Amino acid sequence: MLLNFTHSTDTICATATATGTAALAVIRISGTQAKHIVSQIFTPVRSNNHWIHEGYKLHYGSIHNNGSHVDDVLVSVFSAPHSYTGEDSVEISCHGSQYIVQEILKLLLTQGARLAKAGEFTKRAYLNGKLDLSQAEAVADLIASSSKAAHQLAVSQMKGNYAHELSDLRAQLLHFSAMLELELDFAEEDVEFANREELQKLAHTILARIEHLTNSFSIGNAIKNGVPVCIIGEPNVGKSTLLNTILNEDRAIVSDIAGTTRDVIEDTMIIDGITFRFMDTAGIRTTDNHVEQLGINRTFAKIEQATIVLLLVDALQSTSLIQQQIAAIQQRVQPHQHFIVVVNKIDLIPAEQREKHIETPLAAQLGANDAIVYISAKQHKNIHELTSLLVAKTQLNNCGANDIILSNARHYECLVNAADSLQTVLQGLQQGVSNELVCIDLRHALHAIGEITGAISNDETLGHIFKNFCIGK
Ligand SMILES: Nc1nc2c(ncn2[C@@H]2O[C@H](COP(=O)(O)OP(=O)(O)OP(=O)(O)O)[C@@H](O)[C@H]2O)c(=O)[nH]1
Ligand SMILES: [Mg+2]
Repeated sequence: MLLNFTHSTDTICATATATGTAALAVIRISGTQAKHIVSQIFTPVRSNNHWIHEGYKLHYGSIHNNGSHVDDVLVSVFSAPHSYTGEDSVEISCHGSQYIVQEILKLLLTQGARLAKAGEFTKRAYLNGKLDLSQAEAVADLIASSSKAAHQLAVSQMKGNYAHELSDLRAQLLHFSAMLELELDFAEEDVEFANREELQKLAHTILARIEHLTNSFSIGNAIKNGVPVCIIGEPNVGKSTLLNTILNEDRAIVSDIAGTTRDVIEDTMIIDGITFRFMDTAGIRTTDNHVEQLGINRTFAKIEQATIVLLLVDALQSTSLIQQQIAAIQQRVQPHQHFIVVVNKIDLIPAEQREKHIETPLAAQLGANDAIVYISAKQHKNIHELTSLLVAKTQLNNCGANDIILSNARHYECLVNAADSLQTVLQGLQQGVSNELVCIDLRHALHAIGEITGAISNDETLGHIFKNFCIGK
């Protein structure tokens, strides 16, 4: 059920390739007049009048403007419904000059096409039933994917993964809803069409599925936006040096003056196919300096956002001082976060001292899931050990291609709403509340699940989803 949607079928056009000079550019045209409009400006080399009916072939020819030559191009024709949008569509591959692209677009507009809005091609594909809403959203994720894991996630969502499964479960729920409504119609006759036990079983199955999906959201979100890793510690322990070493560039200022970094410096790095978002922070200490204190407050705020907290300590400090720093941060790290102690500057201490005075007492202080590594950020020692540990902690590499992972915040919200309504349905059934009330909650749950695939959608939702797309997709 598509609520209040606007489905225009006029002919739209846009460049599908990025702006800027390139060897080639692709212009897309879609809509009922697509073939006709292109036929007004394109002449194939083999002058065959039937070319616009010959789909799925490349036609070589030229684009002209009132007899003057604009460019030599390749044109491909897709006939409805066998096209990306489900409409008649044409793609023009021209040379990548911005002048040529603009000239061709102008000609298309003159012939009656209009410029497409962001995501309008994919929106039409959805409205014409070529994709469900979650698959359409995955197209945007696919285009934005910058790592192997993000690509894998988008591909799996495009295949329809959990959305199809949820659609099936929703269809079963819809059946119960219909039965309960039927009972309402026969209220005076005291008949029971909906088997309450089966309905409860189904609600439990859906709730378990939803819980599994919502639990995977933090992983999915990390794949899409990068795993947040917060580098913290006292001033001068080498946090900025570590950031620069991991990124392999001079991103942050390094100096032996305590309190060099004042604001949070963020940058991403892909390691083993996983995007990590590193945050170098202001060193934590007691200070009278107002600006430094503001930076330290930001450090504490960043710790809360991190999936992995890296506490950097200086190997030259006494073991008891290091232990105090660990204890202070352990109080702040939440159970869902990973905590790694990084002992830096090991180039400055002899190996025997490290073993006796540091390794044994520090290991005893750590929790079962905490980890410790010894590095020299300056001399690039054991950095690989640290990055391997980061990859292992995220466990993203253990996610197989077929694992279902939720990465879309809109789906997450829909699922949380569906779970709330289903819980109320279950309570209602257990407490024997009236059918009318159970039906209301059941409808809420159906609505929330339907919103994921777009079985239920409205202009506002669609507008919100497609506005984040590129023009031309
Ligand atoms: N010997 C040695 N020196 C290091 C190492 N890592 C960093 N340093 C030095 O330690 C000093 C402080 O380094 P920074 O990276 O600026 O330290 P920071 O933790 O970012 O300091 P703040 O920004 O002030 O909090 C610099 O002189 C670095 O060259 C290391 O592994 N070995
Ligand atoms: Mg710094």
